[in-house]
Amino acid sequence: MASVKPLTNNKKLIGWVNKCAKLCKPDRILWLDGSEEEKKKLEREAFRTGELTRLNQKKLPGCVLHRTAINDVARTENLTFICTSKKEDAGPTNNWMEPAKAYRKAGAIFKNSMKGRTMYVIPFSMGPVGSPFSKIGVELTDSIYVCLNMRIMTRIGREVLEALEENRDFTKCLHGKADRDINRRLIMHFPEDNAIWSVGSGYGGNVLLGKKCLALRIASHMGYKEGWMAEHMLILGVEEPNGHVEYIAAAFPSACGKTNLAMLIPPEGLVRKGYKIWTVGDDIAWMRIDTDGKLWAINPENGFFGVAPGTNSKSNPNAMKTIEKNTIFTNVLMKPDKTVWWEDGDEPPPPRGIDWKGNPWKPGMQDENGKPIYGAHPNSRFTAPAKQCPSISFRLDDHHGVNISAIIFGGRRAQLAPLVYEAFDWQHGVFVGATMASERTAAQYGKQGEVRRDPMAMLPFCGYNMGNYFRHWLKMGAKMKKPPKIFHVNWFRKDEDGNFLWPGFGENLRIIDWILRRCNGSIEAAETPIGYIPDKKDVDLTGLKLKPRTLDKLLKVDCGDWQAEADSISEFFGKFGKSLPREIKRELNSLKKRLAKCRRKK
Ligand code: GTP
Ligand code: SPV
Ligand code: MN
Repeated sequence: MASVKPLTNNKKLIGWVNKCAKLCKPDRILWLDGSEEEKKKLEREAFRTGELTRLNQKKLPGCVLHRTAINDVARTENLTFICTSKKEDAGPTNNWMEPAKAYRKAGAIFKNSMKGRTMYVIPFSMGPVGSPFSKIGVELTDSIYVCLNMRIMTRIGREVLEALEENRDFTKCLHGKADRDINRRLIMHFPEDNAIWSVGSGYGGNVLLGKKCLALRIASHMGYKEGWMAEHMLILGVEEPNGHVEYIAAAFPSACGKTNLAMLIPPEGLVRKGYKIWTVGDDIAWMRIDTDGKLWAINPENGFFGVAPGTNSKSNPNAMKTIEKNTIFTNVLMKPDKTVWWEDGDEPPPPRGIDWKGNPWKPGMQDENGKPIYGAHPNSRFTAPAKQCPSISFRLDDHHGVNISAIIFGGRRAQLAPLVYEAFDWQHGVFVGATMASERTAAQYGKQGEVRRDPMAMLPFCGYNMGNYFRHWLKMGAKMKKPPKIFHVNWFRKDEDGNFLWPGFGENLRIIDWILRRCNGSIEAAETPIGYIPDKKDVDLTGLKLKPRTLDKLLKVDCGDWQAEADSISEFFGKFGKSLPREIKRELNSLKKRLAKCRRKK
């Protein structure tokens, strides 16, 4: 192995890097300093090997394309494990493996897997470098794609090493592509060791270890121990004409609209209200209670890893501007002029191109089963610096974060869940979050469209027993002087013909507007067995052509359907046994009583 010059004197760090190198046997170790020259060098190397393709530099300056292996296009939840000494600490919703066995199994795949390759050392900070709420990690990887993504998604390099004093703990993240065989792929989390081992994948959430692995699975466990929360939430600021900004955090499952909501542009009809939206984060929020008894949040990330298909100048103009330069595109279609295209983007399909698999593509192509062949994979993504977003909040770099006034939960449900409802109080809100459900999307392997329970959008990301996670939420609420109000939204309700009832995207501001007015106490709402819903007159529909009957359908709460839902919730809770907090069980019983009463009335 070539002699290495570590950029640090931190003995613990150097010792760990050497240990991992002994296992993986790279030809070379390279410590990343985060500089521009280093980025250029890495890109050149990746162009040479074909790991990256340089795109049209006139039209897309600084942009590159990457295609993953065909069997490696989304997170693999079935290969993701929480490795704690006791099985019950991982809980009923996680895959569990005993740590020693996990190290052994993954170790066997890592062994010698970097021969002929370079091992890159990426020191990174989740959260602004130096903020007391930030956490430091170091990722070792043999993938330049990972290095370049981490460079955008986190703060990396020299300044992070400087912040990592001798005694400070850091998350030890080891990633290796190995041969990207799905049968030799494992994503292992060791919360007790503050370590992550990911091997055999090259896809986003599996390998950008600062993101889901550290900032959610490991961090949620830290938050549980230390009294704070790591959540799968966007953070947005709504500025009122008087300059006052209210901040909202919202948890939707993967590919259910976080990036879109975080970058919202007010629709024509609401312009007179003078709202301006500021994007603080689009995927992850770390929240804690400050000495003022309020909830404060930071976005630990520094970039966006967003879904490409469906992103266009109408649905998300801010995202389109964000990705004009310095962006890594993954699994999209490449046009002959080396620009990019995806389904439901701005342009009609090009007459020809190279699809996400690297094959020649034409519109209308079908596979052997008659299904359309997509140009871009449904889970194709862009990685872009947060600073390039026109609506980015200057609070992104604020060491203290922002004060959260409301929390929104939401799912993708064709039926049942109304456009919006408000929980009666914090405890009921925790129940609403704990019973969230959503249709599965392309962001994870599994049957698409199937409705599954996804509490707080954290089912795949909670790094400990979810029963304790609910308990932690209850405790946090009890500790706050005035906890944020909790809401539930569903932008995805459909009519009998399968069309969305609600226009969504920018129009969602109409619901945010209602939520804010509920928070400042300026309007009343109608009580239903599941929570408060808007009086129709309070949903500002100025400039929107929506039939009054449609709003009725959107807000409808059918007590019979909800009784069936309550039964399905009972079944889900059955999994938790004793770990389910009493308060949550009580909330379910109260809901059932309210629903029975509602049925009797009819
Ligand atoms: P992850 O990055 O996987 O966590 O996803 P996300 O929650 O950030 O989802 P994103 O905003 O990228 O949206 C995913 C898909 O939902 C895209 O195809 C969007 O076009 C679509 N979408 C977002 N908001 C709306 C909405 O209000 N209505 C409808 N109908 N579709 C939406
Ligand atoms: C998600 O699936 O929730 C994502 C994309 O944000 S990934 O980083 O792959 O997890
Ligand atoms: Mn996400």
